[in-house]
Amino acid sequence: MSHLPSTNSDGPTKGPGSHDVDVVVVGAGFAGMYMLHRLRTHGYSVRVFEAGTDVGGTWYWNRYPGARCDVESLEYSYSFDKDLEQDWEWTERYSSQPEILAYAKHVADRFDLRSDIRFETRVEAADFDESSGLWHTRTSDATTTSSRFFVMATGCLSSTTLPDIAGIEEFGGVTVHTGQWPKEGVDLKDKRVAIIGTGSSGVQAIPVIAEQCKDLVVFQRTPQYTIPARNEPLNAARQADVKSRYREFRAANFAMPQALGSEIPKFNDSIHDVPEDERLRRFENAWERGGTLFMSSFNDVLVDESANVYAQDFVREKISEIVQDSQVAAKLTPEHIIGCKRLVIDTDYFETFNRSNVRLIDVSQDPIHQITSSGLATQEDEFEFDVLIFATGFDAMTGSILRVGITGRDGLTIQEKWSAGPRTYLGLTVPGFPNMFAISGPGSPSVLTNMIVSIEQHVEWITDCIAWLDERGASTIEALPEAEEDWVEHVNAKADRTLFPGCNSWYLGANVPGKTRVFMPLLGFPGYVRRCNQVAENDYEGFIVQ
Ligand code: N01
Repeated sequence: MSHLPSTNSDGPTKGPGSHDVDVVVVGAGFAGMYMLHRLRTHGYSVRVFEAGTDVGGTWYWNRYPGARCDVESLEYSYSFDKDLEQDWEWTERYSSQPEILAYAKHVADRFDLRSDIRFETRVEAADFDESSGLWHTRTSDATTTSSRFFVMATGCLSSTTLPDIAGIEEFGGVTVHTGQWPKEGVDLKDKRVAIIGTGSSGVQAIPVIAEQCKDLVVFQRTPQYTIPARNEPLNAARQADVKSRYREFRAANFAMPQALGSEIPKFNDSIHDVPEDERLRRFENAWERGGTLFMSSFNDVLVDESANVYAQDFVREKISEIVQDSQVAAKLTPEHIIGCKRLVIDTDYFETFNRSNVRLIDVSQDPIHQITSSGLATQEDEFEFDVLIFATGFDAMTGSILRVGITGRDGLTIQEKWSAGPRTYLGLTVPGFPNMFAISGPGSPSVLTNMIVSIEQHVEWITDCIAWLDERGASTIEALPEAEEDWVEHVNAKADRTLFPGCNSWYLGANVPGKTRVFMPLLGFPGYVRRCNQVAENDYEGFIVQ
């Protein structure tokens, strides 16, 4: 076993036994970056491992044309440093990937984060050693790092998935996944391009690619409900106004169910209790305003199927108005529950299908049979192209955790532990895996919230927990099986009261063949925060502390 010297200047590591650093963190996206900064300010030594060459996580990897956040810029930013939030100027209502990546790099420079991040280094395995109470993390540079705590900050949508289509290796042109877009870009000018997948990534990429390329063929399996983003340059007066009251603004968003959108009108009445003209007016206002909170026009659109149908009909009507060719419009029209797959926001998505260089192929009717050296064959047709783009998504929430060989007590692996689906306590910890934390893990609100708010809440909770252990001279904290059991029931019960379990979404793992179908995120941010705080105030109830 080789040990790397600690690169941290904060002095000796804390706690029992000899170890390289107090905390190993996996991933240098927004979660890993803040985890590092927060732990350092509490005097802990930290080493972060990151597979990429720089910080940014999701925003480092997802460089596809049109990549943009679906949370407004003034909200999708760190709140932990008042000077940072005052100094940084956002330029658009929804930030583009390059701008968010520039922000992440600025944060890394500003807080000198890179000195404790080992880039181009993938974590291959992490084992808990019961005799020393330490984690041993093995990395792709053939070294092992020992630490008291092990934090997975690997993101919820990091492990890309490719469809199981025959001949996928055969294609002779350029093949690329939206979630691993090359840094140097892909030359699409005058190229014949095919894209498979119409989730958020496909819907964002398609209009931009259609403008750049010669011809675009879109292979769609499930049509998508998407709401206009109405992105625009950020109004300077609006930015100055929010900055003048940023604490209040953040606090108001923190109290929202999705930790965002406190200034957007919300209604707490049933769709069944309002007359038709008012119903249409509210949907029309939400459509014109743009953004993900379209579903907040009534209180029951995501809990009552008959209420949901009104929202479906409204969007279906919009599609038929926008798309000129009625046959194309019909193919683009979804039939499933709106919102149970993640609602997408777009810029000119449906309009793009009016372009003469864009074709839509419905592979639910004519499935892809094989990828060939020059294109692909569906059962009824053949297509030739130069570039093949997979916008086919991710093994969400668990994929990036399960691909690391994590072993806890008694040789139990995380793959064994989660063989029937992910099980956690608070979405942060797993019985059998002492001193291990997952930032925005399954069973926490994570992807159903503004991720940066959820990340900050988790990072602060984990840091407080570690500091509390040290104050009382304890060395390990581990969730109890009964706490996990109750938590899993709680997460399921919340989801079962809604329409979320009703369609094949990645929230349920339904996009990955063989993955156990479990609704992974927890609904409701404020209640979750109260519960986390209560656990801490009650001396970490639900945990065994030694
Ligand atoms: O992935 P997805 P994504 N043949 O899983 C299709 C976040 N995000 O990368 O629906 C044909 O949503 C699949 O079809 P179907 C956001 O949380 C955010 O787009 O399974 N098609 C679907 O159309 C988002 O929800 C932002 O029938 C196949 C698509 O591929 C999440 O990431 C931007 C197929 C996958 O869609 C994931 O989005 C981008 C096959 N064999 C992403 N296999 C913003 O902030 C799969 N598909 C705005």
